Amino acid sequence: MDDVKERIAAQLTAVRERSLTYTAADDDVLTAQHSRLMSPLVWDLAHVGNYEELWVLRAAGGITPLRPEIDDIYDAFKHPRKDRPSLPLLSPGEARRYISGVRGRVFDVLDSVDLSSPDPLTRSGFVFGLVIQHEHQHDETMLATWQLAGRAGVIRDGELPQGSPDGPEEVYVPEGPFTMGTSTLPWAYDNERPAHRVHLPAYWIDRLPVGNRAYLAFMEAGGYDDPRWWTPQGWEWRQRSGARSPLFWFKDGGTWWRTRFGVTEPVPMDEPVQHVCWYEADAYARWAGKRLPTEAEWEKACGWDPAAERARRYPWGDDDPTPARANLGHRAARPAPLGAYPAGASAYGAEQMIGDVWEWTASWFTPYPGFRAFPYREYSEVFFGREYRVLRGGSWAADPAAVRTTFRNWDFPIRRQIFTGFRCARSADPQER
Ligand code: AVJ
Ligand code: FE
Repeated sequence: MDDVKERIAAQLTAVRERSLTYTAADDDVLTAQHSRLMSPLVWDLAHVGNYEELWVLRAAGGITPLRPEIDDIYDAFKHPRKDRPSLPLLSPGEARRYISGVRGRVFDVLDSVDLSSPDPLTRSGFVFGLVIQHEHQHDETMLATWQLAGRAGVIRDGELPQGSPDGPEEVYVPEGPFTMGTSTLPWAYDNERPAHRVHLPAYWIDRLPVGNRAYLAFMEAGGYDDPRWWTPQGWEWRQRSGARSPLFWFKDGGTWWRTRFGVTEPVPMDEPVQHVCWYEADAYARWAGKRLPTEAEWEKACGWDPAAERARRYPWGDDDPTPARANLGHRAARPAPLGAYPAGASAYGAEQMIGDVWEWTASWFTPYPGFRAFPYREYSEVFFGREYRVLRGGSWAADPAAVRTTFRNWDFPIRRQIFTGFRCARSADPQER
């Protein structure tokens, strides 16, 4: 096998090891519904195998379906998450056998495939990138399920660099064009394509994500009680939900605590806030006299290199993420302290844009000019519109394989169980704040 194939094989093995670790639990725990927002974990497990069967074995490999009768059960569009516990799911044992059988044949396809053929499904290993990223995304979803379940011991709490938030509050991005999206990154999803020029007026963007200390100041200033800071839909959500703090926070004995994977601890004030919905992020920004960055503003501040006039794959350049540059890949079960990654700064000086927490942007999830669905409409296209807000940057629970400057994630503006925070921006021209 050549180098590229060996790298693909290693990535397939690494992601599967993680999926199996996150589903190493008793059968009743894996088949239970821990939250109506999430699938039973055993659904995610078999679904990643079924996805591999559909795309690598059948579509790319031309292999006869192994278990066509289960396609329907693992089709995310046929059954909303809340209904999945009542489906005739494979048992955990059957699911493990099924996905490992699929995986064996995936390696056969990898062995025989020509990665330089013009077929866009296999060229540069696209279809393998598709299933690797897909499984990583489901692993992050599984962690959100475990967090909602309050389960301890699922994920190790490794060491992260220390940091200090000291430094400028905002960085300046001068007016000008940049290239948004990509036409060249081989594993980029359809929604990141094609590269296109976007001209932005000058703006300021927070150097760091909003931290728990700043967010608590918003809470203590009565932010949750003041409709001035909220959009009408946001205020409606605030009243309906009764929310008064980020999800998983509670106050006791004059101290704010949070539960994180079954463990209760004082809220660490120097960490980026996480588990806030879009409405909370938007209200905070208005209270702070700012606004959320648009997706284009976020991407330019993250990846544009104005001196070289080109987009970087990551804020610091094109080299792969390292533990000194970003908190990615489940190294610890939390975001790192603010200021922990000066080595990960972007050309404009923005920090922690990649890793730690997904960041809400002001933008709806819409197609770029020239978008073409590939390889299927249900990955991105059916979600376009004014229903989902774009999230950028990846969290501590995202894997480097599925994070880059151009990577787009999206969710409903009410969602808080995901590992999500935000940073603020403001227009440099006071006329158009
Ligand atoms: C991009 C995270 C919104 O989880 O619904 C997983 C990713 N797509 N399986 C999701 C995805 C198909 C997707 N998000
Ligand atoms: Fe999926």
